[in-house]
Amino acid sequence: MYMSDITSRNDKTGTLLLSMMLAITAAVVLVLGALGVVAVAKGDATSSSVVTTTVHATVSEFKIVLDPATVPAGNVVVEVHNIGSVEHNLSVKSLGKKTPNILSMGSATLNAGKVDAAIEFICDIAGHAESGMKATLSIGDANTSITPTTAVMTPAQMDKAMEEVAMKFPAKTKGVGNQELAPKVGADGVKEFDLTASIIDWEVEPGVVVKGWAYNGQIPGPALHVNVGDKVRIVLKNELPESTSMHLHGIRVPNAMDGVDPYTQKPILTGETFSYEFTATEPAVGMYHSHHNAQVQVPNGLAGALIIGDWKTMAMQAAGTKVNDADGKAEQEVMMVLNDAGTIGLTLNGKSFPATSPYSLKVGETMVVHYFNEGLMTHPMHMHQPSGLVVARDGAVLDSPYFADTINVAPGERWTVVYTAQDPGVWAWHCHILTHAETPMGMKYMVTALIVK
Ligand SMILES: [Cu+2]
Repeated sequence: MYMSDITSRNDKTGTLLLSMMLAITAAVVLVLGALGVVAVAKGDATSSSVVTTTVHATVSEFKIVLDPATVPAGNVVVEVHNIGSVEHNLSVKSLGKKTPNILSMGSATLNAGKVDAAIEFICDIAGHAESGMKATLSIGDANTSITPTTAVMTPAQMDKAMEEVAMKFPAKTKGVGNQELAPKVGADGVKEFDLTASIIDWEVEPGVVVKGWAYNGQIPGPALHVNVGDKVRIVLKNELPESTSMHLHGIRVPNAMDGVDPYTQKPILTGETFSYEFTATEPAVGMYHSHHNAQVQVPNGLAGALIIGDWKTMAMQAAGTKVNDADGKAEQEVMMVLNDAGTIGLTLNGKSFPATSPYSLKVGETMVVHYFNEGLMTHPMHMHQPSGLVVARDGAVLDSPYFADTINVAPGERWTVVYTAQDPGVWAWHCHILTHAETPMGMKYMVTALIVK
């Protein structure tokens, strides 16, 4: 019903995808370049406030090119792109900060924090700095040093990098989140779901493995689906190195099951187990997630979807005659969990492009998508086509569903959207905060595609 519905693309859609991706990325790079100039210029005009400047560092054998090489005093975020053919990293010894080793054609972000004096970057892989991988970021009038991104890479190099990433989609990685978990049904008729929280190795994108905090070894945690009237028990075992608790977000439960330690329960200590029990009294598009050190535990991966009721049917009833589905029935129900922080970072269902999963529909077919924002930022989720019919917010069906091609999903929110395929093609589907979707090395992070046949 979820990932299992995905069909692989054929050669024709691959070619379509590539040409579309290249067109989008070229346009977006132009926009990003313009935005960068505006941001820096603005920072100069208001020297009393702390400005944040993004620097692009391109690393290769054996040099580091900074763009710009001079920035105003303030916060500095460095987007590092490895256009070499071997692994490199970017390290600032004076700040004690460095990126992980970055594979060829990979990217990473280094948050340097507040910088008010020149800093030196090196690649600290043995021998690389000595071979020339050093660069100094100066502090001063940034206006004199603004150069377009294309000065770092030739247009041909940029096109090649973008094509290589685009052609990897959908890239295979280890681990799939959101797998539906079938409940155990005991003699008492209670639907029981057993969850274990632990730290695992999680492959966010090809070759990039992080320490993910997972329920049942997957990020997001398994999708849980029950019906109105069901008695539910979620048994959570804590195998994390610290305490945890679990909140049932958007689900009507008795107060003692709300998961907010120390008010409604004691924290679940390492090695301990806690049972969350409730009766599903009303339909819901809910989430389960940590409510203990949550600003770390949730972005690191401790979150999942909990659905009460038959939302394929409810969403189509709400849509009524507004959508033109061939048989009046939704073919798919898709969980899309958004994240943007912690060890997992900017991801759709725990994966960054090109490791995100594509979705597939035939003309006249419908998918019901639930967006869940478990991150720290709002994400305007944009489907190129078809336009989405928004039918529910936070599990409450709207009196007047409305069409939107870009849907702002704020932290904690869930939006339920009906997409009925109208025109064939490969349609990009991504967060429209462009730094959540694009880099000079091609598309990345919160990007996937809907393939309509
Ligand atoms: Cu975003």
